[in-house]
Amino acid sequence: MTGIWSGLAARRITAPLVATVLAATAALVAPAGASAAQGDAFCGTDYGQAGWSTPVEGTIINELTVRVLVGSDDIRSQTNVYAWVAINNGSGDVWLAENLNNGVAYPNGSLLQAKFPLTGTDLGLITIENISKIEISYISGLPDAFSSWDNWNMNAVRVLYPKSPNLDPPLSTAIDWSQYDQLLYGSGSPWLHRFKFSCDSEGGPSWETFNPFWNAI
Ligand SMILES: [Ca+2]
Repeated sequence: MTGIWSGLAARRITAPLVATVLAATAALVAPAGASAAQGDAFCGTDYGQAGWSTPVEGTIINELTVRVLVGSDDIRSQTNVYAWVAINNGSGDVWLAENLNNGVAYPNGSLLQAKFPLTGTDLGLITIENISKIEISYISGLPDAFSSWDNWNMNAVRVLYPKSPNLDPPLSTAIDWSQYDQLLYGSGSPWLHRFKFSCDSEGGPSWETFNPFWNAI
């Protein structure tokens, strides 16, 4: 599974391909509720919701910055965490995926952040209001045959975009608000979302939020 997923990182993925791959991977990271209205989709108990900021319409985006605050259950080594972004310019959602941690461990309370490139997608110019959905999902690492599936807690998530396509702000703990606008932020306690291998009353393998400001134009 890991091999399939590492190959998907940062590539354009059409919905049918996603469905095919997901079928082959036990639907671990299915973009949930693809036809649903705005709101959040997940299974388990979430203690918060994403709040989307009014987009600065017309801002051309070449990249996003995704920041995830890990809670009191860590991301284990060999576990891969993905961000998914659905771009919809009026012809339906096109999902793009990016591996945020490349299998690197993130301990309790750490900040996982990564750039999500949006160039070279053959979608043409993407403006911020074309983003229809954001999803975070993961594939558990399984270092050996005796390992249990890795669970982890997301206490907060933030997605930022440069104010101009000419900007490429360096990743830093402190947010440089002179270069960034915010797309969304959500947090919760004891977690916003708890990632688990399969859905139960506590959590599940994916978390998705729908952009109430989505606009195809
Ligand atoms: Ca863990």
